[in-house]
Amino acid sequence: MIKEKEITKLIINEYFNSLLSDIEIDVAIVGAGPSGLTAARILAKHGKKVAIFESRVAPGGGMWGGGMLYPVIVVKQGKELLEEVGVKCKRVNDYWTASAIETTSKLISAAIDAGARLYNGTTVEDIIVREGKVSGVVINWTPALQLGLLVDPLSIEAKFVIDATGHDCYVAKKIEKLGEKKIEGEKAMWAEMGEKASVEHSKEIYPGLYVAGMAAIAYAGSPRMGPIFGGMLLSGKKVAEEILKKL
Ligand code: 48H
Repeated sequence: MIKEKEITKLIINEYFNSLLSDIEIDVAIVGAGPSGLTAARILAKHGKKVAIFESRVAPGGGMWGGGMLYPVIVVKQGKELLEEVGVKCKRVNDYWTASAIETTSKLISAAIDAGARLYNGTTVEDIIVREGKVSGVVINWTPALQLGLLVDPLSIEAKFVIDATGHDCYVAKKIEKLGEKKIEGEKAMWAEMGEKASVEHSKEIYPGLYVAGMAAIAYAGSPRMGPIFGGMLLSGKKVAEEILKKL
């Protein structure tokens, strides 16, 4: 016999226990796009307690649509990070192509398999800054924010926070408000420069806060690169490795 109340109890218990155990974590990753998912997988694989907070219901960020909804991605660097999660890459001249749908779904499932916890429908609306260090994130239900409901958030303590929010660099903008730096935003497309810059500028921008992926591009004021994704993957790897040295 299937009982409605049992289904409800199972869902509430599972979610409640997961969130309760993630109130204090090693790394909070904001945004489940390719850079955040890659960072999460690597950190979790090394036994770190990692949670990803994603404002949308479906994780994956801007990768599902490939280029202009042709669901194919291109990489020139970082192909090994696709193969590590089992993506089939096809060599075409100096580039590699892969299905955007296969890539996105495998990055998500590999991060989860490695032990990262993913909270979808959950927006990071603020950060905790204590004694000059980012010490966690402030979360709220995305629908509550979208509806403009007056609902106070909850907070998660984290030793490190990664801003992997993409073009908006939402978390880095909180640092801008502390008067740290003027954020110029991403510049016009120049794929080669953008690919290089996405890795170069993925780093700690304030004690405890790292930027990765397009957030690093926007924070640094570098050119965008269009639908070539190797820099995003390598950027996630770079910040994960830098954080691993400190944990
Ligand atoms: C929780 C949030 C919040 C928030 C946003 O955009 P993404 O795919 O991010 P990246 O940087 O890993 O990858 C960028 C890539 O997809 C891309 O757009 C490229 C390469 N563009 C090049 C070009 O020239 O256009 O994912 C970011 C994720 C999204 O899923 C957002 O919903 C989520 O972050 N997010 N989640 N709290 N405050 N803000």
